[in-house]
Amino acid sequence: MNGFLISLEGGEGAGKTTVLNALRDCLDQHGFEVVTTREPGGTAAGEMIRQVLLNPELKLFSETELLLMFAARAQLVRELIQPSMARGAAVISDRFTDASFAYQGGGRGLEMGRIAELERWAAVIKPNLTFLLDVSVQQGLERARSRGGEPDRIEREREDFFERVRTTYLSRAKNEPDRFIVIDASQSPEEVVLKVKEKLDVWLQKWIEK
Ligand code: Z5A
Repeated sequence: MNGFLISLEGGEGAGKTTVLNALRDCLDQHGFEVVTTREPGGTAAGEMIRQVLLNPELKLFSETELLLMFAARAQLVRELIQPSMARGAAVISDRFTDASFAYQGGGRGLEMGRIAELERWAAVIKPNLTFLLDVSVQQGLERARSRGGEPDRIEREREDFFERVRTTYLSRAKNEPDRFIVIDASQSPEEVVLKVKEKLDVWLQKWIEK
């Protein structure tokens, strides 16, 4: 495969949307075909699964939640990500498998080994580069709430759930320093975007030289 996959991760209100747009423009200027997607979702089937996952009226067991995340991901990888990478595109995904480790593993307490098995079997691929936008739980939740609207099923969780999610993300980043770039997302959107672009340029240079 000649293309690559960049994922964006972070807790609530970390600012992934702003960063995704900036990355898309940057890669486009470098001459790449850019494909953007999101998880859960990104395909017709995946978007239907997303509606089930985020519906606040449903009581889902943690195992059901995990399997639905991977069902959407299995479809997304085969339908969109792998074919795009095969023709050399730069794929950017708003969340990928690290989110399952952070939310279902860290947040819900499901066994990490099971998630790793699903990663190998259903997701198959790992991102080549992951930006972790790190912001305190309180600041992230304030931002997310300031957007207004009804919180979805997962957004209704308590703060300690989101603390465990953040801790898991940071520990994964520490364990895989070659893949993760952690960005201090407490700064202004302009500062965050500048930092991300700087890091992307360095990474792209290495990728092209490989
Ligand atoms: N999930 C899971 O549990 N397991 C999995 O495997 C996967 C996902 C793949 C997806 O819902 C949910 O599924 C998510 C994780 C779970 N649940 N939660 N909670 P989603 O896609 O709707 O939710 P999200 O990914 O968390 O999106 P978000 O809350 O919208 O976060 P964001 O995209 O990072 O935030 P944003 O929309 O870019 O910014 C939020 C607000 O803050 C907005 O008003 C911005 O203008 C503002 N903002 C952004 N950056 C800044 C800075 N730097 N300063 C000040 N204000 C800012």
